[in-house]
Amino acid sequence: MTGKLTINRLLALLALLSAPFRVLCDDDHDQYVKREHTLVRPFQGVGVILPHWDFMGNTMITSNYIRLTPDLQSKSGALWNYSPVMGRNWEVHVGFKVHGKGTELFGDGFAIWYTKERMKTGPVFGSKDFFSGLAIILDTYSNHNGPHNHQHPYLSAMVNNGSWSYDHDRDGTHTQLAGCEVRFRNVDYETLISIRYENDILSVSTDLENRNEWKSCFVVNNVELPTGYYFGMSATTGDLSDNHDIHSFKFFDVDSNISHDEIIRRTNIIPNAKTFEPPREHKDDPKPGMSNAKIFFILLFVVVVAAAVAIFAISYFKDRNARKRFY
Ligand SMILES: [Ca+2]
Repeated sequence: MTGKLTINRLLALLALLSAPFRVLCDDDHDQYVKREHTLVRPFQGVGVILPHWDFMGNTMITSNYIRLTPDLQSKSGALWNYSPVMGRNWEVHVGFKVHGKGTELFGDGFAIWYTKERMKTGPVFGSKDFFSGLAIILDTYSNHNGPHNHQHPYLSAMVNNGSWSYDHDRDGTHTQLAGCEVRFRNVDYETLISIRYENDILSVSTDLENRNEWKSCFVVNNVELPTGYYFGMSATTGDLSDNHDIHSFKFFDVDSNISHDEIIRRTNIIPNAKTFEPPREHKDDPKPGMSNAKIFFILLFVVVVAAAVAIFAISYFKDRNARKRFY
């Protein structure tokens, strides 16, 4: 184990220990807020021009929120920052609300992106598949209730070098770094997510209960993301729908003593995560075959029959030998 790994693990442990009770303290951070990556109310000034951000698709801007999709079928919208992030360490807080008429059926969710390309539509919550960078996915609809044992909404992270596909049929479980179950839908207050990327440690926390404190969702070590990528948010609806609203996006620069050369050097990094689950082929569900219990009982039956035959054989030969001896 290298010294660097040990320090990373220590930092991750510290982050994990402190994260569940970390109090939201935007005010402390205000001096580090970078306006070129930030989006705060009121959104509607003169016309519908958002400083530093572009929007596309069905996105609708109001003064209080930006609606990526309305609660209607087959809608898709996105919002992209147009300044590349030239910081090595950062934290973003996204205020959002996902709500709609559906009580049992609703979807599909939204994603927060840090990617090489921007403004590219596609099948992954309204954005491009085979992306290069990081996706934080807030998936409200469970496409797949099979082997993955979690409920939806589900929050997960995926790091991609451009060569892997997000598999909706498996809710991305084949390529996710980590994830947690979350409850954010149809609540009266604004819900928040925090994504912190510092010294190659990705920590995702949420405030979904209006408690003004962060609860850790996951911490992943050894995640390498380049500088110079773009933030975005996108959402989509299909047969099922929801309003996917963004209330705020705040970027905090947490760099300390990072040289300009280091920032430039990191533009060449290819996104990767050491603890990444190896990508697997998409496979259809196996046909219902023999369960383990069935196999066990068949084996048990075979063993019992074999034992019975053996006992019978032993007693038969014993009997015959005994007869031989005495008669
Ligand atoms: Ca899904």
